[in-house]
Amino acid sequence: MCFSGCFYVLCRRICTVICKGNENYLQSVIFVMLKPDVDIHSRVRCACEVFYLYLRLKSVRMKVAIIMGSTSDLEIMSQAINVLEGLGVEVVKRVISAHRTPDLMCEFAKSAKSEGIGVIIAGAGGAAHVAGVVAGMTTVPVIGVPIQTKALGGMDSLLSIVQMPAGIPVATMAINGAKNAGLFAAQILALTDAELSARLDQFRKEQTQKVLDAVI
Ligand code: RP5
Repeated sequence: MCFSGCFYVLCRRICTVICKGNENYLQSVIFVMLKPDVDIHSRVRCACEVFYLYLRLKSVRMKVAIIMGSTSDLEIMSQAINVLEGLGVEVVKRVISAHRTPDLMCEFAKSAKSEGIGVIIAGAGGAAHVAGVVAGMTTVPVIGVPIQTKALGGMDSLLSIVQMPAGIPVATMAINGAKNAGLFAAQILALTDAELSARLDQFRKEQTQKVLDAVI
């Protein structure tokens, strides 16, 4: 293989790493730009397009959707809303029930990815199937929050959400663990958002300081 051929192969490898295998179109434009036999005009055009796409990708911020089976879940689920909004994450809030509004649930789950939702938090109590069913209809990560119930103290909700059969995962939080659900969702988004990652670090620092400053 000639020098330019080797250079091209090396550049492809580097691009694959930079684009993390996700941005197929961006990758293909970069590959065309780096091909040894491409004329200078096409190369410049591709470079402009790469720059434009890079800026667009950088500016896309993923949202978190918080869904709950009933308005009676809002008191607990607002802990997730508050923590996420405090970290500057855009939140979409909806009341969606697997048994009372099944069509709405399907519509929501199937369009979540194209709506720019990066994580779904689903809170429900009793026979709490909304998290599992939504997870079955999208590959957007789903975090389940079992809501405490009067009849069984939330054990019913917990077991309904946590015991997902293999193949469709739901990350289950503690009973009423909505705050951790919000933090967990933020940590997922922070993997590709350096500013959010810094805000999470700051949140942790302040939390630690509160414990250190505690006087009893
Ligand atoms: C579930 O039933 C909801 O998630 C809620 O936790 C529980 C009770 O709902 P309501 O009867 O209070 O509307 O679907």
